Parts: sequence; C-alpha cells; structure tokens
Amino acid sequence: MYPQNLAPIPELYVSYDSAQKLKLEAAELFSHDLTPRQICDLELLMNGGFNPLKGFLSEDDYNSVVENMRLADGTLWPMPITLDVSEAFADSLEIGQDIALRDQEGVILGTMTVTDRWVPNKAREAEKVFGADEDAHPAVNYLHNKAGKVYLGGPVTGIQQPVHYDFRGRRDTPNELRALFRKLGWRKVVAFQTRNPLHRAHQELTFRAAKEAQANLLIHPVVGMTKPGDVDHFTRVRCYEAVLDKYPQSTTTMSLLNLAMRMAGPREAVWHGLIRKNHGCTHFIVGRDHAGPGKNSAGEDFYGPYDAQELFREHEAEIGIEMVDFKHMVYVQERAQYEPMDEIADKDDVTILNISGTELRRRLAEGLDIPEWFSFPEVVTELRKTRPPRSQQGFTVFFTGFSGSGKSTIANALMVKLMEMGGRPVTLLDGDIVRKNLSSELGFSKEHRDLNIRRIGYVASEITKNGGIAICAPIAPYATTRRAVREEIEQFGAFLEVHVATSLEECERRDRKGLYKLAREGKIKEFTGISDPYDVPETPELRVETENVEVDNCAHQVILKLESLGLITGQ
Ligand code: PPS
Repeated sequence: MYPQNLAPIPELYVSYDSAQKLKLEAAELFSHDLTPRQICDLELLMNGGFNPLKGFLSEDDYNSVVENMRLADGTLWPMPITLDVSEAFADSLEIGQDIALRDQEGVILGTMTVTDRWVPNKAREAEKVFGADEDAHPAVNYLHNKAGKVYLGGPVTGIQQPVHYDFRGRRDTPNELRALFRKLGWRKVVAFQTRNPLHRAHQELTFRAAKEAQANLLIHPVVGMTKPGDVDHFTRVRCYEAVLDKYPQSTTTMSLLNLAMRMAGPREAVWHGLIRKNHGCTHFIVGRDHAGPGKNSAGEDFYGPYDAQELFREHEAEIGIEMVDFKHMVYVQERAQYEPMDEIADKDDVTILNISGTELRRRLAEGLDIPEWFSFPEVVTELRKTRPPRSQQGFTVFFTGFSGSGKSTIANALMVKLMEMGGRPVTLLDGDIVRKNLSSELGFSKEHRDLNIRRIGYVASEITKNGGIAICAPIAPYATTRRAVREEIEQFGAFLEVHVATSLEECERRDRKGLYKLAREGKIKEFTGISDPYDVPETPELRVETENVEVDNCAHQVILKLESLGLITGQ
C-alpha cells in the first residue's frame, strides 16, 4: 500500500477578504464565459482535485502532456486541461493580461493570467490522447466541433467555487474528504468511480473490494459531465442513495465529483487515479474497459478491454494509489448469490445469470420485468420514473433536404397522423414557420443557418424532454450542426433523422415557390444546392424518395420506422 497523506492539499483560492476585493477588480477585466466543461475543470483546478496543476495548461505543458503524458517538468499528468476560446477573443488579448472567468450566469469564479496563447494541433491531440482522430469518440467530437480554435494557458486565482444547488451535502472538495477521513480514522479508502446507476453486482463487487483491502469504501460518482446519453445525475444520485443503505453501517460513504469525463479509457483511468489520490484515497477500482467511449466508426471498441488496467499498473507507484481489479460479478442462481466469474469452479453445473447494460436499457425502454436478483427495487423504481417505456417518451423527427424537396408536406402529413393516434402533444417546427416566428432576423449565411438550426434544436430538445413529439423540417444543410442538434436531443429522447432525398434536378423542376429560377438568375444569393452547399446525410435513420411516391406513403414510412423503434405502438 502507498502511504496515505491526509494533510491539506494546496488550493488555488485566495482568502475570503481578498476574494471580495479581487471580485470587484475582476469586474473591470476582459471576461471569458466558461462552457459547462470548463466550469467542471475550473472547479477541480481550484479545489486541488487536479493538483499539481496551478491553472490551465501552458503550451509547453500541453505539448508534453499530449506527447508523453507528463507535464514539461516530468510530472505524470495524462489529460490536457486547456482553456479553449474563440479566435476573436484570443486576438483581443495581450500576453500577460488577466482575464475574469465567469460561469454561465456571469458570476466571476476566478481570474487567469494569460501566459500562453496558441492554436493547437487538434488532430494530433486526438490521436495521442484519445487514440483516434474520429468524431465517433465523444471527446474528439468535442475537440473538433465544440471547442474553440485557440487555447489559452496560465495560472488561475480562485475567487469562489461554482454554485451547486443540488445535493449540496453530498459534494466535497478534496480537503473536505481528507478531513472527513481524518475524523473517521479511515486509514485505507477504496474509491469507486462510476457514471452509471449501481445494481446488486456493483454493490457486491465494491463491498468485496473494500473487504479484501481491509479498507473503507468511497462511492465517488461523476456528476459533472459523462457520456452523452447517460442516465442524468439527479436520477443516479437518488439511486446511489438507495444503494448506500445496503452496505454495513459506517463502512461506506458517498461523495459527488463534479468532473467532466473525456471517456479516454487508459489515460482517463490514470487521471481518475490521480484525482482520487488528491481526495485522500489509497485504493482505486479499475474495471474492464474503464471510461470506454463505446464503438468507433468501424464498430470496434476504441481501446482493448484491459488497456486501462495495464496503463494504470505501469504508473501505479507514481500515482501513489493501489489499483484494485474490478471483478466480473455474476449471479449464481442455485446459490442465490453474486460470485466473481473467475472464482466459480463448478461453472458447468450451475446457472449463471447476468443482464448486460444494453439488455437493461431494452427492458426499461419496453417496460419489461427487471428481476430482483439483478437490482434493488428502489433503484428500478427510480429508473422507471425517468425512463418510461419508449412509447411514452418524447422524441424528435428531423426532416432535412433541399428547398422544395417535400419536407414540409410530409411533415404536415406526419403531424396529422400522429395527432390522430393521440397520446402525446405534437409540435411542427417547419422551416418557413420558424423563420417567421423564431428567426425572422436571420439570413442564409452559414452562421445564420447554424443559429437557425440550433434554435430549432433547442426548442425540439425542450419538447422531447417534456414528453412531446417535435417534428422539424428545415433544410439544415450542415452535417456538423445536425449532429450537434442530435446530441442535444438524444439526452432526452430519440432523434430520427429523415433525409427527404428528392434530387436537386427534381426540386428545380418543381420549383414550387419560383425560388430556383431566381437563384439561377443570381437574384437570390447563397441558395442551397445552387450557390450554397448541402451535406447529404450519410446515415440517417430513414431516407425517403418522393419522386413517384405519394406524400401519404412517405409519411407512412416514417410511422413504420417509429413503430419499429418502439416509439409508437402499433394500432
Ligand atoms: S436553413 O438552411 O435550414 O436555415 O433553411 P430554412 O430555415 O429551412 O429555410 C429555407 C426556406 O427559406 C427559403 N429560402 C432559401 N432557402 C435556401 N437558401 C436560400 N438562400 C433561401 N432563401 C430563401 C426557401 O423557401 C426555404 O423553404 P423550403 O420550405 O425549404 O422550401
């Protein structure tokens, strides 16, 4: 075991009095409005969770972390913690200038002295840190499609913690946890990192891990940002609270970690270990495919199942925390208990039961039984509340295609068919209607089109979240914007992209609104298909041809697709 050090860890906050003064001074500075991910990073920078970092990485540290997993001075640090900003903001700054870092409501959380400004090689970062430069990896997608073009680096001065209104009593800084362990006399602490609800197998394996290490247990779930599509943290925390009661008294505690995960597998495991060391833990459970991002575009896992454990083991002494192997626990029906798979000697004589994550999601989505041997009734009840069967969830149908392709007509027919079925409110966000009401000031530049689509996406995501059906029918010519909208909506429900694949020639031949003629004559500029691009969707959920096909039939194809996905039930 590596020695436990519960002495207070350095934080980046100034004293209360200095913070009050600095806050007033900072109001005069240039401001950067932090993104949700940057707020998570800043919180852990300021409270020592990312110790020994003293701010957002400088260019030298960044290059060294990307290439060698180490800061420029050789200290192990696997993850680039960078402040990405727009070119315009970066250009407005001088090196050496202080900037205010504000949360999304404008509250100043800290300041940063800008010592470095550079344009990173994002493709290189993707390859080295995440192992592949492809958008199927959520962090690579973030890097290329969400993060600003320029990185700023420099030391941070902390003024105040980000404000959290939820589960306040369950959130602890590294120093608060260290103090708690000192107070309780917990000399050995096994940390369990998770972004998923806990079921009986997890309870069993974490309890065993703690027992084997003769240690106490810290359930340390991530509530910052996890993989898109995960169960929201409110639901998860209610589930964890129910599971906490199942451990023997005084052996286990739970604290919430406001980390923004990157799903970087092996590097992420090492990072998680360092963060837990900072929180006063001595042991850390690393599982199969730890922090794995799912499949790449070829349908394969990004990392090998034990890559994370291997990289962790290689650096264990330097991290200073002992790795505990995550045992694959399965339920043995005859003995009515969970056992580690590799310790079952009589495998051929007993019935081994297991439910995968995918199978669990299917059962929840379809409202099927979830057996008591698998999970705790309180957990299942919570999950059912947030994940009603698909046929009761909200969803979005997003039509895309050229002007005059028939999007609006099919969308209208679909709306009427869904209203006839009843059950959920249906809202049509047609291109023209939106441009009249929501986006009347916008034109057709790339910037304006993106803004228009993002507005539609935002409204559709709210509708989906609240259990309604949103039907969108804009041109939406840019694949990256459509993808961003998909991601926003998929947090709350299904997103069905329907490409109305009428050819440009046919749209022009129909020329319902006479716009193509004007576009050809140059009287309308930036006209999609004529003088402006259209990215044909590569893998839409559905592609409908409209030439020689009735509108009713096109709408019916969408209905059939919705049925096959379980989003509407057959009549
Ligand atoms: S976008 O790109 O998604 O923001 O476009 P959208 O909001 O769907 O608006 C498209 C409708 O605006 C009319 N129109 C143009 N379309 C494309 N390019 C240019 N320059 C343009 N100027 C006006 C056109 O009637 C589109 O309507 P639909 O219903 O698609 O035919």
